[in-house]
Amino acid sequence: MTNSWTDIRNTDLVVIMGGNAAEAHPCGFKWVTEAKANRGAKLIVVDPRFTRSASVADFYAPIRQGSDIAFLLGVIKYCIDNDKVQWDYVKAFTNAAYILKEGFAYSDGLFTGYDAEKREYDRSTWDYEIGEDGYVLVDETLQNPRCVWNMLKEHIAVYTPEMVERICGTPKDKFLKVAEMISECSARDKTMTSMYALGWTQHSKGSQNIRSMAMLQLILGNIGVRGGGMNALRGHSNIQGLTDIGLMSNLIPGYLNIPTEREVDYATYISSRGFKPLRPNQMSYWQNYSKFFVSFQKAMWGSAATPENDFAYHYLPKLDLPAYDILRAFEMMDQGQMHGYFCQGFNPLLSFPDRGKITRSLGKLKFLVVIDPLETETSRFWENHGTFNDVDTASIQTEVYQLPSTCFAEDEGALVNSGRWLQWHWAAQNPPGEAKHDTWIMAQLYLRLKKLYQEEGGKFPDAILNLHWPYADPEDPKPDELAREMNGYAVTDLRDPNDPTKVLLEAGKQVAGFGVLRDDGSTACGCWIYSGCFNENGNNMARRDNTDPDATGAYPNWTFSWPANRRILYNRASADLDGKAWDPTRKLIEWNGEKWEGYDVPDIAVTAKPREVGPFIMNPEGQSRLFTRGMMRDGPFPAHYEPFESPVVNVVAPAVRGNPVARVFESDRQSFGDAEEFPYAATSYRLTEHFHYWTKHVWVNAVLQPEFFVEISEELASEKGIDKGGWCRVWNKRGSVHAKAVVTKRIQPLICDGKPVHIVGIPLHWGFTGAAKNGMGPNSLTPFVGDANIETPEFKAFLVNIERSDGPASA
Ligand SMILES: Nc1nc2c(c(=O)[nH]1)N[C@H]1C(S)=C(S)[C@@H](COP(=O)(O)OP(=O)(O)OC[C@H]3O[C@@H](n4cnc5c(=O)[nH]c(N)nc54)[C@H](O)[C@@H]3O)O[C@H]1N2
Ligand SMILES: Nc1nc2c(c(=O)[nH]1)N[C@H]1C(S)=C(S)[C@@H](COP(=O)(O)OP(=O)(O)OC[C@H]3O[C@@H](n4cnc5c(=O)[nH]c(N)nc54)[C@H](O)[C@@H]3O)O[C@H]1N2
Ligand SMILES: [Mo]
Repeated sequence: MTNSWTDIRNTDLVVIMGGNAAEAHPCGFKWVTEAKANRGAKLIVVDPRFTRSASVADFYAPIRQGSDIAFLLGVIKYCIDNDKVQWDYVKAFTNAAYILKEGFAYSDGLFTGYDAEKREYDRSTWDYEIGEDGYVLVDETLQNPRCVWNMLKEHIAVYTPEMVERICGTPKDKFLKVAEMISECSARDKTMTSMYALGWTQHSKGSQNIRSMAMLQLILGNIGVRGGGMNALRGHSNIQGLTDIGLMSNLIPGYLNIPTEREVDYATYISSRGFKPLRPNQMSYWQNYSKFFVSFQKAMWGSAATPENDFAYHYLPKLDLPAYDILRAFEMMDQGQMHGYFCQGFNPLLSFPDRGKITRSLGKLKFLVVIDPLETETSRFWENHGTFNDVDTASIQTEVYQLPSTCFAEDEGALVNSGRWLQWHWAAQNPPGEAKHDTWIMAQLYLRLKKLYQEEGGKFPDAILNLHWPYADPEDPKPDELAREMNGYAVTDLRDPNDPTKVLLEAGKQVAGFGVLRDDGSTACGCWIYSGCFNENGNNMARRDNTDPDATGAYPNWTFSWPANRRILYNRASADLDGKAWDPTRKLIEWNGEKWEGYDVPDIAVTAKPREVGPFIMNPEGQSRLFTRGMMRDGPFPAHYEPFESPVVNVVAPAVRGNPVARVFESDRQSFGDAEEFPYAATSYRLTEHFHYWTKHVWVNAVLQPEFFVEISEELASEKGIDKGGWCRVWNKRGSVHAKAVVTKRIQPLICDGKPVHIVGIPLHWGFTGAAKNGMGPNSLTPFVGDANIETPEFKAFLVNIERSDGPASA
């Protein structure tokens, strides 16, 4: 989230599109209720299904899954055509005026530079025109036909209300009503918040769905302000923390990057991370990259990371591919290139796409380690459960180890919520039976590996032998020790650069925040964005002071919000060019003539003059981007593409149907289907009563939602002779599932490109372990296709067929 959960109460309009917060985030949803009750805020829901969120909305509009870009670009076009633009914001705070390089163009669904063989773009033309002074050329009058604003207008011209209806199936009058309500938020004193989750991410162009809304929010002047923002509603209680601390194959904690194979040494690596400002006077905060990186290396390898050995840069793995995401991991297993798999807090047999492929791949492993408090389907993938897991056990040779771990209520530590708050919690229970903390398990693995390397040697033992392991009990590192390491500390005395006789912080003391980190090896910090969470004031994540001066929703002394306890990112943009709040009733920070002050920690230097330094400090532009240069693999502007499996053609670019850069493996192509054979548009989703595949182990939850079902419209049910509560079979080339039919008015057929499109909704909570009835879930059917930028699987849009059935043989 750019903002926080509690800030949602400051909004005038909530748009839930690409998520179902009332169902999947029922506790956080209370802030929507607050905004409605206390401010008269309105709620719009745009979803293929009439959801629990829709049931309390002021306005609901249906949409075909996978078509949101067309819808959102249509809204942007509506706002521009009707002059509903926050002009001062757009001119001052976005790159609308930047001139684009000659050579960049878009036609027939493709941007310049496409290589069909590699399914990749050469992105060299996707850039700005740079002047002789080294800065981007701009045309403040927005007259130049090659400035971002005019190129954007040209790019979105096709997305008329009629075109939106044709692609999305959203009736024109409903689309126009949504567009009109949204456009009102271009006023200085009106804000809108975007609340989204998987309905946008789980698509082959998921990142561009989110880009589209971010662009709309910029045009309305809604980023950085109270009640505004792009608010990603995160999933597992600590999934925000997972991304923050770099548990992705291509990341280092704090969104630094794992080097690539081409970055053979530190000098090469850091040379492409200079982040030279693209406009005069800009902060371009990533210029501090080396301080965060070197401090990370010091936290990892302590005294073994020295200036002489480039702070042990050579200990880091080097990527030969952009990332080793889950799709690639299973593809590699299937190809016999990966022999062992550690599965810690994951149930891939049920949660990853194309279960047939997952089962086959797990069966090719030499060993599988499952670290989990529960008996998961993954740890039992080799067991035959009739229809529900029809495997030939005798032919599977994978050796499976189960290491029972603790669950959150038995753990101490911080969980990072969607609003970036690190909230410390304490154990409520001692672990049962043989269960051990994950940290203990990891420490044991490490110490035993180290011993093996010490005794037997190995190819490259240094990174393991020299790991900095300063914990009081090396066998069992404690949460507060790990948290202190993430905050960072002085390795040697930190002296004042202007007066070296003065010690600013003694060796061994916790740093106050990332502002004092250095790149000479004198500081260590495990995760720079968390710095400040556990400093010499103590554990700031454990703070529980809920005072909220002037009821702004900031709660500055409640836990710790990264970065630097900032509650709203880009908060300088809450004020106009002279530093006065756009909306005086929603003041956040203001310029008092000398410095920035207010309710939040300014994300700009406190003395940075308002007309000189732009609010978007992480960008070398100092401004936000309506055009993203080469930073997205599939285009600097979003464009409509169909899902990989789609019931209709791509009417804006018939030759290019799905995202031309989406992640697909050749070996999966034979399992894709088309609309002739599989005419129905399926999607998958959650229910409040269950949390994925854990709560089916609990009797109460199992009783509340006992059995797997699929949800279809009355029209489709009658066409297929399927009874309410009767059995049906849903299938495609990848698999087949039997389910009870929930026949409902909540799903209505949509008319897309002149044809009716039926939607099949499939919830995901059942398997073959636990207290609930056995069930199949959607992933026997979902395709092995990933988003072009971050490889998230396309769980939300795929094709199936459906018929009445007698139920599974073993039901
Ligand atoms: N009770 C409960 N809460 C949970 C979870 C749980 O299992 N149980 N899981 C947690 C996790 S890990 C996550 S990631 C979050 C997920 O939170 P959400 O994303 O809100 O959950 P979903 O139900 O998967 O999908 C949300 C909605 O997206 C809609 N949708 C699908 N495709 C599209 C599309 O193309 N466009 C639009 N506009 N809408 C579309 C679906 O119809 C559905 O209503 O929930 C978290 N909260
Ligand atoms: N078709 C379809 N597929 C989907 C989705 C969808 O919308 N549609 N959503 C996707 C999303 S967003 C998600 S997040 C995934 C969820 O997929 P998974 O993460 O695979 O599903 P969970 O059941 O949440 O599995 C988490 C496991 O962690 C264990 N666990 C809990 N606490 C701890 C702990 O402290 N330590 C350890 N070691 N284990 C612990 C739980 O017992 C559980 O078995 O599913 C994805 N798959
Ligand atoms: Mo998730």
